[in-house]
Amino acid sequence: MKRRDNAEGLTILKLGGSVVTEKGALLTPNMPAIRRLAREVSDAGVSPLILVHGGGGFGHPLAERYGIKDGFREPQQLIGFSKTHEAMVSLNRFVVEALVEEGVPAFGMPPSSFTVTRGGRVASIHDEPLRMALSLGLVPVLYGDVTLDLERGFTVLSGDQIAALLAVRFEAKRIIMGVDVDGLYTEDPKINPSARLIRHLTLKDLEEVWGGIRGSSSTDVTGGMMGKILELIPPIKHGAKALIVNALKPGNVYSALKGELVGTEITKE
Ligand code: IP8
Repeated sequence: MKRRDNAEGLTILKLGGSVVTEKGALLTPNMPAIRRLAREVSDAGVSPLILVHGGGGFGHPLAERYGIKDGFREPQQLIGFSKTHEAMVSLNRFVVEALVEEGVPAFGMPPSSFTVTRGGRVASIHDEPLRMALSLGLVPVLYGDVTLDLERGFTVLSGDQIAALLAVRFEAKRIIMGVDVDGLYTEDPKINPSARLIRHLTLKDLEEVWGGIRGSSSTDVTGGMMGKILELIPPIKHGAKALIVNALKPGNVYSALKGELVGTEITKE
């Protein structure tokens, strides 16, 4: 990896579960996408960088089967907690190995080992290992994970939440969300073909398009997108630039890391 210290500060790149795993398949990594993205990250050479990935067909089906998100009810769920975490560890290994193969000094770090949640939101985070890894020039690779929860016993912590939280805590300058759609649209493009892709918007503009996003009937896509936008608001308020890009299209993540405008950019003003 050609390292290029980014004078603009920390970049956080979140790769969605729908990007790093095969849609609709169980425990199947999308290896061509993972390898290509590892190459793009390596070629861009951005430092400091934190990578976060989602769960897709690894974390979500197991978390759902054992009711992990809603918390502890019965001992039979414990094996489900273990299985969900193990699935995420193995997905993380695919991502980290691909990055290392491309010369990126990636370091897989399980959020469950340094984070505690309360009612599904991060209550405390021991960020010292992360800070130290970053200052050495390592690339921490985190993921959506199970966590121990002060109210629920355990729950699921999304990669979006951890990415946004770290963006605020480490005053990231950029948070890039790599997803499987081209960005944010004026309306749901699956319902209204005249929907337009939004290139840039401010938090104030966001309130105006909010109705369009919320009004969509496609809960699958919009649920994910709504959740993402909600998480992105605090880092944007703190001055981070957010970018929503289609990471399934080759070159997009490279361009975004290089500072080009791809997809939808959201800024404070
Ligand atoms: O895909 C969820 O992470 P996400 C991870 O970022 C698990 O929401 C364990 C389901």
